[in-house]
Amino acid sequence: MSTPTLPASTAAVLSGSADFAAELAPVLSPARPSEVVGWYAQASAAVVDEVVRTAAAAAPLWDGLGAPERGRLMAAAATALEDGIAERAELLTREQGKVLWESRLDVGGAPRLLRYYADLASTLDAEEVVRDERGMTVIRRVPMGPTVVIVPWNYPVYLCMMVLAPALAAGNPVIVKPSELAPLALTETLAILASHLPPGVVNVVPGSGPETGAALVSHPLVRKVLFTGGTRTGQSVLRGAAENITSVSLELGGNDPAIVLESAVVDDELVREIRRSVYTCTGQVCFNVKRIYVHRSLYDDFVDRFKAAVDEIVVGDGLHPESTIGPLNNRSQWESVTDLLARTEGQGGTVDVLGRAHPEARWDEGHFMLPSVVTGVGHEATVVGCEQFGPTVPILPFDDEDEAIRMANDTEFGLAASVWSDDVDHALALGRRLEAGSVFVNSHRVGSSDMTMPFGGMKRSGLGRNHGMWAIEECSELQALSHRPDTASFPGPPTT
Ligand code: TXE
Repeated sequence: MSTPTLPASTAAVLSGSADFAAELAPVLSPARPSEVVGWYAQASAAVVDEVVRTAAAAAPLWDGLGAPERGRLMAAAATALEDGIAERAELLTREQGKVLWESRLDVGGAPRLLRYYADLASTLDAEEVVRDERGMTVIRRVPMGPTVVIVPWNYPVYLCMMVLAPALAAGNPVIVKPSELAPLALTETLAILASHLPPGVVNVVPGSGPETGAALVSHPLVRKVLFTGGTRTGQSVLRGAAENITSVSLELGGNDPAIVLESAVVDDELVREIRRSVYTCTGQVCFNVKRIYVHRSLYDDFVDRFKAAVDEIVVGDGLHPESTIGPLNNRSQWESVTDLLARTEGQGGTVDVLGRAHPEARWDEGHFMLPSVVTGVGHEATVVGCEQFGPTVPILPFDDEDEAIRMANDTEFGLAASVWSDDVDHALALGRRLEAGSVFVNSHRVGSSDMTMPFGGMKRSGLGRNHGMWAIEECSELQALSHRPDTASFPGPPTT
């Protein structure tokens, strides 16, 4: 192993910290885990404190610039981030594992999201003035202050920018904690962004979740936490934030159902669309389809066609252009999905392992797994009830729509769901009965929910909503500025 050196991008966004280079940990390739893709620093509690104070010191300046000027700076950063997307996407594939087109989508989200919120910023300083016979009240939006963004490893750049861009537009300085499993492309992105904004507005604190992440969440100067990750970690973030009554928004896991109604036409287009909804990012997306319910009259035909479509998948290094999907991101995820499939067979289910391995994939070493389809299980099977987060999906028949809705809603999660039918009005009507933050008709994948639609989970899938103005509302507060001179008209006995 070569001697670790501090990534230049980390130094750029963590300037001024003395001891954060003390400990470096390797980032390993999921396709060839003996290969070190880069290094990330393990920030100590002292560094966490220093960086939060830096962000707090930058808050008045960033707020004071006004939203239109913040938007202008963010737009300039977006232009700079349009360069080098291919290089950062390749770095992301090497550290995260997914295929290149997905990494381009992920990395390319940074300029798109920054530009979207830069445009929206022009309207954010507008104040509402309410006048009546009692006086006047100004209703205005104010930033919350230092905002921590905790990022997962599946779509690190996009999922970070989805919450960071509105936080910046709203006037908050941000402190980002990348996932230790895919920190590199994100840190490079943030270094470019930070270089276009005043010092201290965009900061990165690399490090592990339970130490560095937890220290950030419970820091008394942090006013907002925007967390994306697993449900259990989300619970611990809520507990950590409780001490200082810090506001938290959570984007957690999902166990998204797809319901194929009797009125659907099961053709290649529908089957391929659902295939993509399941296996994108090797099944590791919070709102991938995680279980499929098909009307019994279509069930056998659907299963046959679906298995044939899944059999076309090529699993290999994400850098190989012929790979349809890459390896799982890490060994623990690989072990969890492997155990789940063994348990599914133990519970009487049939696991059809399909697709093929890319001939150059290092199968002996990487976290590779062929895609599979599960049949012969009931609604109570573990694989139906959990978020598998891997390249497998159970398919279950249903006899009537009430039964399908009941099974779809019988979960602790409520992120997204989809209804598939040729009768769109009927599908939309059924969608109203689903307990999910987003319900899609005849689609269910990245792109189904764009910036104009609120996105977030019901039940244990999260707290709060992203996209559009909803995301600005998550990280700003309303202030009422009021003058009502006639206090004698206020309720209660006259003062003495
Ligand atoms: O997530 P974690 P992991 C789900 C998925 C997956 C599971 C675990 O089911 O199997 O979560 O994945 C930081 N205080 N999703 O291990 O642990 C951590 O360093 C503060 C769904 O990646 O939740 C990382 O930066 N922070 C999801 C981030 O939290 C802590 C995407 C997410 O890590 C912390 C990924 C702590 N105590 C996984 N512990 C989605 N919604 O898309 C960890 N972290």
